[in-house]
Amino acid sequence: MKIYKTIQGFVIEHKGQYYISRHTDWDLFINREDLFFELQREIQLLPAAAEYKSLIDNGLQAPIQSQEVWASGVTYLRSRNARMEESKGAGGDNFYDRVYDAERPELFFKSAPQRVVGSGQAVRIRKDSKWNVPEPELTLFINSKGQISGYTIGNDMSSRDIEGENPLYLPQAKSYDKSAAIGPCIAIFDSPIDSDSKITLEISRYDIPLFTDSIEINRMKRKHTDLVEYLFREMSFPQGCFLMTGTGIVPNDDFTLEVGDVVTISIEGIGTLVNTVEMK
Ligand code: DO4
Ligand code: MG
Repeated sequence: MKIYKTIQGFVIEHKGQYYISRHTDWDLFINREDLFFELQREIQLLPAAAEYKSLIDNGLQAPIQSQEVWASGVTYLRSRNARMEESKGAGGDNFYDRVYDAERPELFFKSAPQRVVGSGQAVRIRKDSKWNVPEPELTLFINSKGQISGYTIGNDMSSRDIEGENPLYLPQAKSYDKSAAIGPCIAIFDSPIDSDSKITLEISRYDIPLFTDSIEINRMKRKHTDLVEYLFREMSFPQGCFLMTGTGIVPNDDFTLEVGDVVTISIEGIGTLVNTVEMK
């Protein structure tokens, strides 16, 4: 089951049928226990119509209202290696090695909801950075009780030169207007996502594919439930929250994003998140 936030209402997709929910408050709509079961019950009382799909095609928004977006890092070997390389001049390399092996995961605040964009909207790169990449990440929706109740696709846009200069600059490398994209929907399953699900990143410039890579989520070192346990240890999230689970795909060091590039991230079972890099 997939739920989409659109300008004209909340669309539920199930088994090829489209429904419009009677709910009008996204926070209340998504932050319910047993969301899969609740949605199944709800659609039994709703008419299905093929034209509801056009609401997704024409007025899609990011599937967020007042939730914070958090992120975890260095959860894949590829991410650890890339960060060790970029920060070795600053002596930061051994921090990444240590966090990869430590029991406590790296968790950081990524974005307030007003800085988040959805699929079809533009992401940004910073004016004061020369080395930028997208980070394609499976993103969890966790309800206020700390239960993982849905999955979406995240792009954790990152400035590698700022992050590499000094690990203490991480918040500036990661958090700025339109540095977080999530969408297109929240996929709600009746069991955890299939661990063989593949994440694919494609970056194209002038309609020509420039970079493509993919990785299965089972290559991640940590369990989703462990990340959530740490995140919820000393913080409450009254409307639930989103958690990006880290990247396993990093383009080669000679690659940087440019204005106009199109970033396409797909995850099996969820869909595709597409964002163009806009003027600085
Ligand atoms: O430690 C820096 C950030 C790591 C990150 O965002 C990732 O691994 O995805
Ligand atoms: Mg990341």
